[in-house]
Amino acid sequence: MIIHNARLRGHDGLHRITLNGARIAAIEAQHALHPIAEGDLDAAGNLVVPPFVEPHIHLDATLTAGEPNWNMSGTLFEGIERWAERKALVTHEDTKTRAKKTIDMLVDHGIQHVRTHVDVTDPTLAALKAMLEVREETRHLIDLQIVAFPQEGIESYANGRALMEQAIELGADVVGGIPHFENTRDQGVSSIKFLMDLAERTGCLVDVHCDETDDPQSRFLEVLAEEARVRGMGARVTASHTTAMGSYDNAYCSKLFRLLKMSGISFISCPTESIHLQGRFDTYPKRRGLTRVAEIDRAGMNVCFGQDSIVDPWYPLGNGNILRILEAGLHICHMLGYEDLKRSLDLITDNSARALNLGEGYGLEVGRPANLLILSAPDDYEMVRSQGHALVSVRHGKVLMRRTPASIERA
Ligand code: 17E
Ligand code: FE2
Repeated sequence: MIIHNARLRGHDGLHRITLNGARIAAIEAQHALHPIAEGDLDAAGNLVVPPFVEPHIHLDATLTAGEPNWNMSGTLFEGIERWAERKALVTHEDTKTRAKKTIDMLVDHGIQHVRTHVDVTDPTLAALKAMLEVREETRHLIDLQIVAFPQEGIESYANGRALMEQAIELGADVVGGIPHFENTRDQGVSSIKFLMDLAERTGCLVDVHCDETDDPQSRFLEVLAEEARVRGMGARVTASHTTAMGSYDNAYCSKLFRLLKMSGISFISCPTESIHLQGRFDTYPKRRGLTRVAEIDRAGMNVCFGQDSIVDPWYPLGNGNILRILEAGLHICHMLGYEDLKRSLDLITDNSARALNLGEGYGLEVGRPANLLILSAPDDYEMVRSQGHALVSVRHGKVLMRRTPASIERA
């Protein structure tokens, strides 16, 4: 298969991309628009990019909002309580059905790489066992990483440490954590030492829900970063949310950034989720409740955007479209300047791939997997401005999804 008339990010002019089976065989400059042969694809001068990445979602909790009760306060903490009620009703089949429905929504929006957190604070590990099957059964659609996520704590939950170890033994790819939710500060710190030991011992990646609160005293990020630095594991460690950083004072943050840079860890922000869940204990002025995305990016560190939730106890909306998250995030994070807009797709493609350690399994380069998207606009800025879409998703060298844009008729 050949994709003609493709515009590539960071390159002038049009290109022709040749796929050979499941690999990219050639990428060549083209001198004029090219007629399209049967079976080939026409990018029509629009962008061709590697697939969108969903770096942070909870596929075990998706599509459960209101079951049995709605989150009335809109706080993270009520979300955790409402989820505990729904978790008691979780079954193997229920988890698989909801996760697969959600994966279809992600695929329809051009996502082919997903990292999902799965709650392992359940003595039966029912959701984890279901998601391990989903990971195998959806390989034709996405590459899925599973995080062993201790929603109710590692130290604060009965047998929390053993459940984390079991989850990794059963086949989870990534070690998670939630230090700001542990009962005490000391437990938060010891949970991070425990999870970093577990990751180091097993070779797993790390992705911690870290300081997901407006509490400026929540300072577990420095602990995670220092553990990553000392162990030389930064490239394999991600801090998700870190919303407390939006409330840290600038003097502390300035010192913290030095450590963060030395550590080499990545960051994931979920802007729609955080603008909804945080700021809930404020009247006015009301905090945005996000981490310092623009500042992290400008300091040369790796940061990307995720959806977090689709219709669950924490967030009632969502449709799988990561471009919606990008648009909201650029607004909320004061990133609508030209320099940010013209490379904004980094936040849902290359930066996310780096956080997920996708390495040579990702990117438009000869020899890499034949996974790519044809978008509806010629550059990042126009893609965001026009609220564009992924029009074609190619996976393993074959068309996986085609979207027909809405058409408008006027008198
Ligand atoms: N659990 C959590 O601790 N934080 C979140 N944002 C979600 C689940 C969605
Ligand atoms: Fe999350």
